[in-house]
Amino acid sequence: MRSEHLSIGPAGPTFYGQTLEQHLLERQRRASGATGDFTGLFQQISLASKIIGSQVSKAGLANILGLTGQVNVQGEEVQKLDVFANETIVRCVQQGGHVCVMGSEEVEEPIPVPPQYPTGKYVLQFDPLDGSGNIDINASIGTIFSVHRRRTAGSGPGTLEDCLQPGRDIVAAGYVIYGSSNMFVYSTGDGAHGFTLDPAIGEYFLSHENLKIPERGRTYSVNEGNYHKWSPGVQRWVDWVKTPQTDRAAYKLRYIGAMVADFHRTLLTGGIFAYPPDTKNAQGKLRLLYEAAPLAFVCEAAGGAASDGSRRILDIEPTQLHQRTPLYIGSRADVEDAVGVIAG
Ligand code: AHM
Ligand code: MG
Repeated sequence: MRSEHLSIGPAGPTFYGQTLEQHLLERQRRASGATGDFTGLFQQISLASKIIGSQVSKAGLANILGLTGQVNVQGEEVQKLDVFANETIVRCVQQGGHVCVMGSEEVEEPIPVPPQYPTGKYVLQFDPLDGSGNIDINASIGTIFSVHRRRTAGSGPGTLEDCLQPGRDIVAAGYVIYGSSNMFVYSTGDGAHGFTLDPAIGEYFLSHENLKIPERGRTYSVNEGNYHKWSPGVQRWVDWVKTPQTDRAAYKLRYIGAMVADFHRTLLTGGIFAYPPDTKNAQGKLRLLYEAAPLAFVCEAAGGAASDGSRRILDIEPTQLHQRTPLYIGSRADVEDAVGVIAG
């Protein structure tokens, strides 16, 4: 699956393949009536992700500075990384003139475009640093995003109504994983593509073209410490999945606790990631608009499925910016099994 363009052999200089920007420009040329707005928005998201990724890789150092009470060169105190990530995306994107409003996990209300910048036709929603509890243990974390077209009339500032759109109306979604390498994975609905950052050059290069999730995997990914808080149906599914059956071995458990990382593994190797409802969180923990729906969009584009236990995630009509949803996402057969066994 990894493109030959990125293989680094002993023979000397390596020719690099398509960059993320070149990939987008090629699609833009093929799309009739494309204005370049979409490519422009992606350039800003990509830039923000490189800035965030660079800071994430220095998080250990930042902590040391934080512990000594030092301030950075601008005289500001060292910021929490998820707040920094949020501001980085907002600052990069708002200047581009491609969005009319944004929504972020870090901000209670929709984020308007400041009046000094032009507004555009897109709506960007994001979780700037998902799984940020993993920063301190040097484990993978990520950024998740989705793009819709505005649905309110006019060309002025967008509103909450523009944010409250179902996943099936997403025009593009993706995530960036800050891991052993940094990867940018996105879909516009026709296939999902992964790009790996070469930090020496500062560019994402196509490394995983047309990703296909296996029809069925051998791994389940769920916080099993919540077992006692689950419904009998969810308990039944987890008991079933980890028990050998006549036609298969027991599934292996893998849980990093950062959804981007757990989802990325699931996308590449198959299986299922789940965050079911429990007695504490009746709708699960994860947020529909900027966590579940964008990953569901990518997953379906790669041939997988995503459900809340009874509905396709992409068909849920949101009513609140920060609403939560149960999530079962991954290989099509594994998601169908989960939904079936939970329902009894
Ligand atoms: P966050 O957006 O505050 O980082 O929370 C979301 C994260 C997901 O990345 C992850 O799947 C989940 O929370 C883990 O939750 P738990 O610790 O309850 O298993
Ligand atoms: Mg999150």
